[in-house]
Amino acid sequence: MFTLDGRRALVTGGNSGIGFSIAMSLTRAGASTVIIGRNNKKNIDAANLLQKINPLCSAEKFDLSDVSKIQTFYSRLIKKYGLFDILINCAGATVRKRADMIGIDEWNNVININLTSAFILSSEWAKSLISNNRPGSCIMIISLMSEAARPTTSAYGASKAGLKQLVKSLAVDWAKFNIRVNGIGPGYIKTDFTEPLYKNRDFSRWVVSRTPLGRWGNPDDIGPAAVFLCCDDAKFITGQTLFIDGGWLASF
Ligand code: GCO
Repeated sequence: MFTLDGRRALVTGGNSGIGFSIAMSLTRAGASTVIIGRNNKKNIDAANLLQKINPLCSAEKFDLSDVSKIQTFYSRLIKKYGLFDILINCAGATVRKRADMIGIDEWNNVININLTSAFILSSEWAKSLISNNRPGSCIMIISLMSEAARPTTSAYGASKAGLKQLVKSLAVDWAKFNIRVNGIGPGYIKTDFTEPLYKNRDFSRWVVSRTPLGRWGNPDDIGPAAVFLCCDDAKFITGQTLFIDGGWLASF
């Protein structure tokens, strides 16, 4: 059960945090995983750890905010590695400022990385599978901020709400090709991304008291769900978002 033996996976934002946890879990389940990240040193460190499990794993440096270059980048990738059965869109960015303080460049950067790059990369990925008559599984990493807002999350929340709807649209468009698209919505997870939040004692206490399971999440809380959603045991699941949030959304 829950095996990904022989599958090839691509994970954006895969060199740290939630992306790395997912890359690890997929690899442990049998996949050979390629991670995409912007930071060379982090890429190499992460790839080394993945290669201990499967020597076919590797890392590619690319900046997904460069949305006009994604098409060329992806065709280069599949020439090098072959088709990917699994795509995880985890690369993310935020600008934690009050809405009226956000500049257009900051807004565009968040929308490009969180939403537009996921759309373009997923489309390229699906195109390559459709033309080869191959099934596939794609996961978008959503957020609590697709459902609720806290101050300073306007661009981020808008991008994640868009991404959650994109899960449904892509699932419906590609179902006839047996390409499944689902979302995972992490709650408050301790990563580099949330470091400014968990280092703030008041905020950190608020997260713990607001979360029914009474703690921050760890990246390792996320990976196993990605394995499940990508493996054949989940073959009838598409268009869903699974929140892994310690009960945050269930309570008020
Ligand atoms: C923020 C947001 C995110 C959350 C995460 C919860 O402040 O930018 O609250 O960082 O941690 O998306 O799902």
